Formats: sequence, structure tokens, C-alpha cells
Amino acid sequence: MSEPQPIYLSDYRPPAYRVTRTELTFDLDPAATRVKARLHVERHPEHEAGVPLELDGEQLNLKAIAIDGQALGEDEYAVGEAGMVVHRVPQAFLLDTEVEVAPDANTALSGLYRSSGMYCTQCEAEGFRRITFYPDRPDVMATFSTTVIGDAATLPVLLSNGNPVERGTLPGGRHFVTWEDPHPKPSYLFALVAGDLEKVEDRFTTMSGREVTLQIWVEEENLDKTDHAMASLQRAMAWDEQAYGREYDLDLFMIVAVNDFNMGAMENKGLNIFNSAAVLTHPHTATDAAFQRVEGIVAHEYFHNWSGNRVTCRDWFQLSLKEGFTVFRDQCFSADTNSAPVKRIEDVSFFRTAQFAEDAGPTAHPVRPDHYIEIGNFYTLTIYEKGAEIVRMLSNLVGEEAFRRGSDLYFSRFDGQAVTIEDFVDCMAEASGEDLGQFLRWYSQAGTPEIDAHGEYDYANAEYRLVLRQRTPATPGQAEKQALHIPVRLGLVGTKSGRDLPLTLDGEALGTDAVIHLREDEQEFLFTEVSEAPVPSLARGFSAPVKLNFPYGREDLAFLQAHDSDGFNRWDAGQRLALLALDDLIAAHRNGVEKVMDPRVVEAFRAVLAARIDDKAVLAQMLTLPSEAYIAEQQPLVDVDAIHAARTFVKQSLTMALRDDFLRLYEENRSEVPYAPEPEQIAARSLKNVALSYLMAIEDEAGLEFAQAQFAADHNMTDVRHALTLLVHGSRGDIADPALKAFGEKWAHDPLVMDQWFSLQVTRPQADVLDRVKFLMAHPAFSLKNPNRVRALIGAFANQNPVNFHRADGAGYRLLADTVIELNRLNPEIAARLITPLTRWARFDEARQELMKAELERIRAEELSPNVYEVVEKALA
Ligand code: B3K
Ligand code: ZN
Repeated sequence: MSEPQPIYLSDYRPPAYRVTRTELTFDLDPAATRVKARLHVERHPEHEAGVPLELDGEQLNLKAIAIDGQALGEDEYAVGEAGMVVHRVPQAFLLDTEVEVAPDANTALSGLYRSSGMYCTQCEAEGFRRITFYPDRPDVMATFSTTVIGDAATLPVLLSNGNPVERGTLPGGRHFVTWEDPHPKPSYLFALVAGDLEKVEDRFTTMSGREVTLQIWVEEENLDKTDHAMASLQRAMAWDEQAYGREYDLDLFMIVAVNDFNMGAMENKGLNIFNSAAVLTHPHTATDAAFQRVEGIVAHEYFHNWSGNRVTCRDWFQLSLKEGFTVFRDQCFSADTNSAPVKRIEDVSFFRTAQFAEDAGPTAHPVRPDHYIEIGNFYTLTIYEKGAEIVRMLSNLVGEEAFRRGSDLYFSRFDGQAVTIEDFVDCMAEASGEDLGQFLRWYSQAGTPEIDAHGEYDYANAEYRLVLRQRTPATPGQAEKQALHIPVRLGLVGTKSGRDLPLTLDGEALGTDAVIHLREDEQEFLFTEVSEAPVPSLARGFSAPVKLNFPYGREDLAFLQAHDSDGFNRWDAGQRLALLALDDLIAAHRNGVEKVMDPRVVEAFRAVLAARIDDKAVLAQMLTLPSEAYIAEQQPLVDVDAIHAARTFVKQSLTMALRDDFLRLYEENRSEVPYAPEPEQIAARSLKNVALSYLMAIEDEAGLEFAQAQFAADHNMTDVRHALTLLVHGSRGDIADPALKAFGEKWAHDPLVMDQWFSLQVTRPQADVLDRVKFLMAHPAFSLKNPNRVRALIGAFANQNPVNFHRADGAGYRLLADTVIELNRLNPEIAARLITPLTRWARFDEARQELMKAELERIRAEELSPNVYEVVEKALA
């Protein structure tokens, strides 16, 4: 096998031929599905006559090919591994092809495959070429007509994009439905579903009065798990009208739940296909977090109808054009629907843990990469979440109103087109009059910028001098970095009054909360008329995706935690304070010195508990310590055992000091009210369960009793799963084992609950867990062919159990590498994703580095898919 070669953004050329209309007929069969395609093709006027026609195609068995009804001779075209070339074609013509594909042999879950007996497709980014020969690139947009033929008894439901226009029966017990999608679309948005499915139906009337039928298609046993997705969809449709003026554009919108799916969901035009984990919910099977995730993903895919489908990407380097923007849109939607500060805290916690780690590792890439080997490897936190942070910065820079004018302009100017990130940013610049030239560097420069800040108060002159210095560390292929345009939202909190002081900069009064613009490597900001010594509150609301270092003392942080008017920074001050204390304890653990709890952290917690914070969800966040992964992210060298020991010690110390408060919080927030996934209930449950985590940290009688009772009460999955996790992660096997067994037996029939059953076992910190992982891999319910199960077992072990994955003997690494090697053959996309924790070897001690690299080498010695090849090469470069 020759080495896979990179594709470069700078090589982009518009297509020589476009397809204006695509007519497909599928005759479904598990081993030999026939796909007939009639393409209406035209040469682009800018290209000369005689340019050969190039079509993508992979693993297709060509049965027939004709142009304008004339079958082609064998010398008139050439078929290779990646596609075909037709040497001579007219200026405009009809191309007919017929191919055979094998859905049952498709374990990569890209193209047409079968899942639990139903046929479904996944075409983004390059799956359509596994269905038929086609210019499979997003800048080729056609209207589609799709006829699906299948066995009437086993496949009563036949779906595709758009509206059904014809249906009928055929000889041999077969039937067909023809679908027509009037909106030109790229091939990656094509979808087909066929199976024995049931639907739940509802309606939505758009702002201009269009009646839209909404359908969610599921297996019969899941009919009772669709309410929340349907309600979320209706809320999302209304929100997009109100927030962005965007209306739905077909008479029918369908969602289908599929058990085997590589990602969360897919925004195919009019026919969204969802991982069942991202759409099905029931109080007894899904946690609050799952309910919120479903709401966010349903909204995200729906929002793509405009940001992605009506206006799409010119090429895959522009992926963040649709993904960053759409994540920003779904974040705002969820913030409006739930607790806005908590949504921001959750998003930023995740971002600073996982995206920062990506940006600091060997696969770091810009939000708009300039080359890739396998685009499937670029559905990353950088493209999605950092892309969203960039759009958020844009919105803050130009202001909400100009942002809306900019987005209106973008949607109207580029409707029906495939465009670039510049096109989007230009609309924002045009609508606001801002110069966004320097800002564009955010898209091309990888790595997390760091701002080193320091400040001085001049009492005599009532001035505060703030100095900000920015630098972005080198990343692979980008040694030199340029200064970015970084918006820093800030306040100065008076140490006497505890209030935000008025800000005067260069003679201009800015109010008490303002955005300053850092554009140079180093810049000084002199605030005048500062009447008392302040503590600065910087990058409020995480105003830019950067690391901001300020030499805060622990008293400063306790002060900000108590007084900052910005909820996000109040929370963050508490996190920073805890991190300082954790640092000391990590060092103590490493040096074999006795650990001593910093009383200031205890007092800060006591103050939070006494502050009577109304929003219980915010309070729960303020009482939550930084995760082990986030602590690791702050350490120069990661010592998983020291981190675990230090964090456990802090939890136990806090419980011993504040036990009565936690008991009270637990009691006060217990409720018998029927479950609803609404913000107040979710907030109370999260607070109660945080309290329970503390009580269980010392496993005293009350904690064990509460956990057991909460599990036994079986009120809702949030409470049951939390209690069970605490028990299983604790030391009382006599209590945990029977509970785990009962849970497993009760839910053996429900794959989404079983995923949780697998995960919570393999994330326990006890030393014997690797044996448990191996044992569970042999469980009859485990399969490498189901991505959810792989993530629930192997993914959870490797990413959420640092102490055991990083065992000093390397057995955790070996297990992951073995799995990657097997999955490389079955499902390259999932295999490549699974490697991530091994790519982070540089963060660990030398012995572990050697072990991790040895496993990467062992993977590299295999015959690799391009996906795995690209990741491993980068990790070992
Ligand atoms: N656009 C899809 C991602 C599909 C990726 C497949 N490799 C889901 C989403 O972002 O909405
Ligand atoms: Zn998306």
C-alpha cells in the first residue's frame, strides 16, 4: 500500500463539471444493492472543452455506464481505487451508471450500511462515493430525486430527502417510494433510510404560516422515548426564527434513530439521522445530562438547515464555517433554554480541558487547516468548539445587532452557494464597519494563546496600569506565531467596596464592565480615576479562547469568588483557588510529605455555602472541584496518581469540615415530584448529587445510606446512575456488586442503559479495573462493531480513568493499542479517534512515554487505514 498523501487548501480549484440534477434508484439487498444514478452534467464555462470528467468512487462494483444513452466502450473510461475518469464528454450530457454495493459488509459505517436490520446512510464527509460514482465535493450542488425499492414486509418504511412524490408496489413482494428534494445540495447531505420503523408525528407552523410535519422514526420499543426530542425540535425551530430570522423550507422534517452510528447525528436535508443515544430519552433510561445533550444536538442538526445546508462549505477546509457557527448557535439556544451561566461554565470547562489538550498535542491544527490526509480526522474540538469561540468573539466584537445584520447578509447573499470562511467574516465586517483583518488570523493559527497579565495600582494618582503580553506556543508545522486580535472583557473590583469600579481608559468612560482589545504582542492599559485598589477580573465569561495568567494571591481569588459581578469569573476564581491548593498537595504527595489542607479553600467553600446563591445549578458548579483531567492540563508533567490522591484528599477534607452543610443540601433538595427535564429540577438534582458525592467521599454511614436509598428508590436515571456510580467507585463491594448486578439484569434489553452500565464499571479508580475491562470485552453484549459500545467501554476507560489507563506497567496502553489495531480494519474513523490518549505521551514521565510510544510503533507496523495512519504519523513525528 502506498503512503497516503495530504491534500492542500492551496490546491483548491473549482470543479470542471457540475451536476445540476441527480436521479437515483436503489434496489436494496444486504449483500448486493443496485444503485442506478442518472446525473445531469454540464461543463463549467470557465473550463475548456476536452477536460476529462473525474468522478469519485470507492468499493463500487461498476455494472453499466452510458452517456446520453450510449454505453461507453472500455477504452472510453478508466476505473481506479479512488474513482473513475471518463476521457471525453460533451459540454452538457446525461451520465447513467449502475453499481453494486454491499451494505452488510460495510463496518466502517460510511456510505450505505445496515444497523439492526435497517438500511441507512452516512455521507459526510466523503461517504457518498461509497454509494455511486460522483463528484463527491461540497461545491457541486444538485437537486435530487431518489427512488428506494425494498422488500415490503421487512422494509415497510422507505425514506430519503425532501418530499415523497410517488409510491407503489412491485412484483415479488417489493415496493418503492420516490422522494424529490427541490433544494440543490451537495452529496454529503444525501440520506436514505429503509426499515421496519414506527413514527411519532407532530406539527410546526412557521412564521410565514407554512405547516410543517415533524416525524421521529424509531424502532417500536422506543416509541415512548421521543417526547423530549420532539419538544426540543419545536423549540429550536421557533428559536431560529426569532434569533436569526431563519424559517424551515420543506413540508416535512424527519429524524431517524439508528443504533450504530459513528457520530452524534447528521444534518441530511429534511432527513436527519441520529445516533439513538443523541435522540432517545426517558426519565428511567436517560440522565439529565443526556436530556440536555439531546436537546442541544437536535437543535444543532436543525440549525444546520441554514448554517450548512442552504449555505454550505466550498471545500472541507472550510468545515468550521458550518460547524463553528452551528455550535455557537446551539450553545446560545441551550443558554436561552436552561441556566445560561451554567451552560457557559460547562462548555468552558470542557473546552479548557479537551480542546486545550488538543491544541497542545501533536494533532494540533488551525480552525481552518491548510492540509489533511483524511478529512474524517478533522471533526475535532478545534474545528467545532474553538470555531464556536471564534464566532462568539466576533459576535461580541461587532455587537449583537451588527452580528444579526451580518448573519442576515450572509444567508441572503450566499443562499444556495458553497462558500468560504472569508465570505462569512466579510459579511460581519460589512455589517459592522469593523476591520476584521487581523482577527482572521484566529482561523489560520493553531495553538492556545497565553496572556501574561500583571497590574499595579498607583494610589497617589488613582491609576491602575494593566499590562497584557500575548504569545502563542509553536505547534507542529507552525513555529512562528503572529499577534492575534484578542478581546478581553474585564472589570476592576474594588477591594474596599467589593463593587465593580467605573472604568476610564484614555479619557473615555467605559462603564463598569468593558472589552479592551489586545492586538500587539504587548500592550499597556492605563485606567484613571480608580478610587480604590482593585483586583482585576479578566477575560470575563471566557471572552477569548486563551489561557490568562495573572499572579493572583489566594486572598485575591477568595475575594473575587465572593464579589465578582461576573458569574463565570466568580466560579473561575474558585477553580483557580482550588488549583493552587491542589498544586501543593500534588507536590506533597510526590515528595512523600504529609498532606495538609489549605484552610482558605475550606473557608471559601464555607463562604459559597453561606452566600445564599439562588441558582442551584450555579451553586452546584461552585461546589465542584476541577476534574482530574483539568488539573492534569495545568501540570507541567502529569502524575495521575498524585492528582488522584490530591483531589481525593481535598474532597475528603471538605466533607469532614462541611459535613453538616452537605447533609442539609442533600436533604433540602430531595424530591418526590415526578421527573421533568426542566431547569429547576435539574438544578436541584445536580446540587443534591454534588452533596452526595462529598458524603460518599468519606463513605460514612449517612452517605452510604443515602446512596443505597437513592438507588433503590429508582425515581429517575439521573439519581439512580449517580448513586450506583458512587457505590461502584467506592470500597463497599458488598453493597455495590448486588446493585450493579440488579441494574445489569433489569436493563439488559436497553442498549443505551447498558452503555452506562459498562462505563461506570470501567471508570472506577480501583486497581483491578483492567481485568474488569477485559472481562467486559468478552461479555456477550459487547461488540467492536457498535461505536457506542466501544466508546462506553474502551473510550471511557482510556479517557476517564487516568489512574488505570496510565498504569505503570503499560497494560492500559497495550489494551488500547490492541483495540485500535482491530478497529483499524473494521471502522477506521472510530479507530483513529480512539488513539487520542496515546498521542499525548509527551505530557508524562519518561518511562510512560516509552511505553506509549512503543504501542504507537506497534500500531504503525500494521497495514493502516489513512485515518489511523495520519494520527499515528503525527503522534510519532
Ligand atoms: N455534520 C455531522 C458530522 C459528520 C461527520 C462524519 N465524519 C454532524 C454535525 O456536526 O452536526
Ligand atoms: Zn454540526
